[in-house]
Amino acid sequence: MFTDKEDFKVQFVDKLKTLQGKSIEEASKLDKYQALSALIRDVISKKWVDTNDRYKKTVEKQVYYFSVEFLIGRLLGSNLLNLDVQGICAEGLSELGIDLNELEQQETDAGLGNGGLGRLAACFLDSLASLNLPGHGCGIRYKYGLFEQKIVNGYQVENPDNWLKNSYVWEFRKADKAVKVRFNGTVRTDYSGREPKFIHEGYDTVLAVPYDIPVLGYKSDTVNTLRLWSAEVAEEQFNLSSFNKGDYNQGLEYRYAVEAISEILYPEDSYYGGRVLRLKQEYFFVSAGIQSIIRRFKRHYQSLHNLTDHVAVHINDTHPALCVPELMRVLIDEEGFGWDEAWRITSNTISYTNHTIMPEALEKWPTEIFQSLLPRLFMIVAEINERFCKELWNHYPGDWEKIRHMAIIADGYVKMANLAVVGSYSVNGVAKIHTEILKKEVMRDFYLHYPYKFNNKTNGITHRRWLLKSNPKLASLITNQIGPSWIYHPTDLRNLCRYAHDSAFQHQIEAIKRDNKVKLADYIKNKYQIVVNVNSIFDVQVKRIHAYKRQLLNVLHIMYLYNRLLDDPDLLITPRTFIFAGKAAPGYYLAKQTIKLINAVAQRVNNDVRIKDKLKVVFLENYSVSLAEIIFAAADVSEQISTASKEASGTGNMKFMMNGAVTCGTLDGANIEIRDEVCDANIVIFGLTADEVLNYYQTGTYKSIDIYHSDEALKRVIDQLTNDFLAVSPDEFQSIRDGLLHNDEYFVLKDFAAYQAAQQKIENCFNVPEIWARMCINNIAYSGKFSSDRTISEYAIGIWKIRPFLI
Ligand code: 26Q
Repeated sequence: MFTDKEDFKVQFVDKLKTLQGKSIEEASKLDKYQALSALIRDVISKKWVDTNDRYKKTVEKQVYYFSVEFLIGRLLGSNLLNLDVQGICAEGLSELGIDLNELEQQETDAGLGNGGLGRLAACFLDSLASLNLPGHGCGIRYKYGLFEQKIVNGYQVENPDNWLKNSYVWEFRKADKAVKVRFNGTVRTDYSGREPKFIHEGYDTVLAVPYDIPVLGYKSDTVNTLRLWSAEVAEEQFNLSSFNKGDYNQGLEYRYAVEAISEILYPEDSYYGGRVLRLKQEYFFVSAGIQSIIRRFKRHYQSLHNLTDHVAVHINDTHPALCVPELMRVLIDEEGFGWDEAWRITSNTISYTNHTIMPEALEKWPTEIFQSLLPRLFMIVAEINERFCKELWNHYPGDWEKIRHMAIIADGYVKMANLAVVGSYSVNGVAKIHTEILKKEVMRDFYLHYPYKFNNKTNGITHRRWLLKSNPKLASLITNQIGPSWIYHPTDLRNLCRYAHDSAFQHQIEAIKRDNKVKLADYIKNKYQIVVNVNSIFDVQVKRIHAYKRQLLNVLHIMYLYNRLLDDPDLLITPRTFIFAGKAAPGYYLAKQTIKLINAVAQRVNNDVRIKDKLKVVFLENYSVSLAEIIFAAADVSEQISTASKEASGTGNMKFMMNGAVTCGTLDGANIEIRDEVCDANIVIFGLTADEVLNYYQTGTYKSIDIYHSDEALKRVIDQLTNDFLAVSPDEFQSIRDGLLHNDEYFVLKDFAAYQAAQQKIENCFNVPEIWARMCINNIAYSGKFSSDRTISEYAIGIWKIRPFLI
């Protein structure tokens, strides 16, 4: 570690020479970024080794968080913050004529996630380490993360995300810790001994090689591990295979097939595509992770009987649900346990979080595919299913319908959510309303059967990345006003509410928001040559593009405002800049058309001189963690307008709130808890409630066409989708129009009038600066509950039973 700024400068210049063989004058920005990161990495590695030494000597319980996504974003900035060397580095570099910010921008985002679920996993790792909790991530080292999005002629175009192109400084390949994962083949049962033995034969071996990324706690000595597995050809398999038979091409094909497992992240969220490669990915990292946990455990303890006392395995949604049969397999086949004991251990070690109630997102694998890819696991799942169904039969004799519904294998499928619930001791939802819907609707039968398993853990976000790091000016204003305690105890932000009416403080808050808006406006101008008015309302909707999130409701409302201005160019309306960002799954036609529609509306609105720049619409391409960091800090209005009951929680809503934006939202997901914290005066809520939505689904009484015929202004907007209003062919948006008129599944038309009124209310509040500043301050003040430190403490105490571990 460097002792001071001068020492840092010497070491940095030295690193440039030893790593790149270059002097400062010769080095590029990338060279400098890499040298700085390598220097920081050296510091981290030492602390990491120390933490691991401490972990080796302890019997403290540790948690392993299994997730198919970890959307960690850039690490240099957050590592500097956590090591508390940001100041020294920024000043030292500046004296060398280097801008630290520019170096930070050289880092590629690790975009190993689609959205909320992956980012939640990353926030959780940050909180675990910062709270000195022994907890590690286990996932896949995708060679390509979520695709890079370009907008061409208004359409989304996907390009590969080659995030590893410059070599990645934060990872450590641990070839000696590789494990073997077996696919395909057959299982023979050997009855010669006292207990039958199951012998897996004729399988294909894939080598799982771990790449470890250190996860630092904020100003703490704890450095946990994110272990990402990469698929490689196992030499033994390679030698046995076609190469020896002289078939070079077949050998290469085999290599491709193996490497394909960790090649790419599937770009769908909220939708299960049913592809075999996805199942391979899931088993690959689950098996590697479980094997490495057991290997490590056996080095420290004689017996696996007490695994539960020392290890918790958490599965982030159902994607890692194969942890259940895989742990059973290891305990029974490799460690010689009987079924009952193996089941006791497994089902007391694994806990599960559900992230969605959307039926199209529920994973189910055809039994033939499952059985042929994972023959031994299938036997185990079948046995779990049989025992579970017997238990159900005893409880509910004759209720075939219920049993079929709850069975793990039914109708030719293996149902992963059912497997996850049966095989774990805890099942949680991610916001109060979501957990209630799980209990009352989606998992009702399971809740009635295992009421004690169900619990809620409302999501959170790390206030370190999403405030301290990404909005440094706001963070220091807060610290000046109420002291630094909020950094360790984010609920202390509440002390700010005393200043909600303080005009001097209000002005400071306004000035910072303005600065952040200028920064975003500059970005927009440089990248898109669009000039936006920083005095306008920055009204932001950034998230995955999906029908249930209702970007369409937002666009229709923009068209409505535009029409009003066309009718009366002198209409007094507060200028607004509507900002969108988000990716659509490449196969999701309606979502991609929504992007095209936003851009077509932008094209028309932004270039119409008659409305005198009162409205601007901007679609920012390639939404990512690093872009998000700029956007949240600059937002005035946070659009959280999903159809009530559909958004499990949302976490963007929390990031906006923490940066002082006012939510315009439905009573869905965590919006409800945000409202409970800030109270009605500081949030604008509109629309159908979840109960109303669910009731409409049950009765089938909602007809959107009636609303179309009764609301003139809305009818005009809908008609503009397919007349010559937009500069596209007339049938471009036909399917969007048809969807809205004939099957408005997400109640866009139904909520339109209420949304319009809500937006008017937002405008009225914004127009009174004292009111708006008060709302803004109260949002920051009451955002502390949504720190992932609170969430993780609840998991630690309520589910995992782990404690902070210090020397
Ligand atoms: C499943 C099978 C095959 C391929 C892909 C998938 C898949 C991938 C990603 C299914 C779902 C996801 C991601 C879901 C997700 O991000 N859900 C969000 O989780 C957040 C954290 O809890 C919540 O805040 C959001 O409300 C929820 O939508």
